[in-house]
Amino acid sequence: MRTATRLMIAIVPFALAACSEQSEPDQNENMPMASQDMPMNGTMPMDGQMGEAMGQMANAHGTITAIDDVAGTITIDHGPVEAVSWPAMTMAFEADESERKKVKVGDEVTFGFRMSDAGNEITSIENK
Ligand SMILES: [Cu+2]
Repeated sequence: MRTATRLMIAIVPFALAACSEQSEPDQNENMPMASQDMPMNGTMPMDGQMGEAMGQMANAHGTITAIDDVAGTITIDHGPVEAVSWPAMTMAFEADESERKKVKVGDEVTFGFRMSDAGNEITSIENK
């Protein structure tokens, strides 16, 4: 009887091993994500504070504090953005007219943006 129980226990690790083998292809699919993280973990160029993050995209949450149709910007009091090592702050983002029309001052939003030398451009924005 005891031998039978031990056999059952011995089989379980093999069953788990089979499961983790099946999940390996998923881990490989995540590889592009890992390489996207590389620039922010890399060495920072001395001649450009944001050079290492150029073109990087990130998502954040925040509250709209201003919309400037002349400048083409939305100012957002946003929370920390881990992907680009930003603390919480209030700042203006470049935003197309279509994005500016979607929101109003006081809205709580989730948004995506792309960093560039011209500024940080909103690529998507929606009310929470
Ligand atoms: Cu900011």
